[in-house]
Amino acid sequence: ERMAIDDGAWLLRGWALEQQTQWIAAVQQVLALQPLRASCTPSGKPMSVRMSNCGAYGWVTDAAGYRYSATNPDTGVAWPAMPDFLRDQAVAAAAAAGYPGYAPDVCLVNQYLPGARMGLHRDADEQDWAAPIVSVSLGLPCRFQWGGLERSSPVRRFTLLHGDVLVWGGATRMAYHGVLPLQDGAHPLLGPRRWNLTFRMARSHY
Ligand code: MD3
Ligand code: FE
Repeated sequence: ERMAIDDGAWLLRGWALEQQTQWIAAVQQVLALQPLRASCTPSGKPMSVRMSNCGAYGWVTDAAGYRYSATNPDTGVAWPAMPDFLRDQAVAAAAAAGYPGYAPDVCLVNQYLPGARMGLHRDADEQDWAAPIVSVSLGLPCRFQWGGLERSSPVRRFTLLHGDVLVWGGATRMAYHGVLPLQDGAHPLLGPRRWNLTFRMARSHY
């Protein structure tokens, strides 16, 4: 079902379950070409989440800053093309949430192992903030939190489950959000991990 969770933001609960095998295979295909990378914040703090990307651009961070790059900054190798399955699913999810004409040029793959977390932040490195973000959760559940447009806004929390798809558009596109430390556990298909796919339009216009 489609559940409004905020102004312009929709939760498509279990939307990716039916084709979970294809989702997992597509991520494995990307990770075989571009293994997960341990990254640091611009201030040099190691991040607990490991990342890879597919698409024309990837979101990266290192001593040089947060940015979009066509290549893996560790190796200079271009990110693999976004698999058609992933692009088609992201476009369909955006349309189901009321955002036709979605054209993602980035799919960031985040891997959380138990204990990994993502602090409260906004996604602001994209050129066109009118473009929604599509986020897909696979593997272990997590506690997700989001607030308002100010870092100090009160936060709300809910659990994201394997197969859930979130579409963030409208005013909520620029909300602060984060992920609490992943709890121990083992998912039947993915074991002790959570994958999050975040589709974005980094350089294209909505
Ligand atoms: C709310 N990832 O990669 S996805 C990120 O689960 C990121 O790995 C988290 O935040 C994760 O930047 C959360 C859900 C998400 C993505 C973008 C948003 C929520 C958002 C943009 C605005 C508001
Ligand atoms: Fe984010």
